[in-house]
Amino acid sequence: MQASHLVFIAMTIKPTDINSDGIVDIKDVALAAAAFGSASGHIRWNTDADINEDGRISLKDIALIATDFGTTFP
Ligand SMILES: [Ca+2]
Ligand SMILES: [Ca+2]
Repeated sequence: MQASHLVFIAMTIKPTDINSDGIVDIKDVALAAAAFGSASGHIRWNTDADINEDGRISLKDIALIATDFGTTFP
């Protein structure tokens, strides 16, 4: 009997505070906007801005940042 492998794909959501200055604000949105539309390997690619880690900077990443907008991190 083969062991069954449960593959658990966790949604690893990165911090939306892209520039790590302790607050999610317009600067983080700007960083994501600068990389908007890029995919991994692209010249404008910013791995920190790929919040949902799907390999491209899309509206989903912007939306995640927008959701946390104004959030401060101690
Ligand atoms: Ca920030
Ligand atoms: Ca993404």
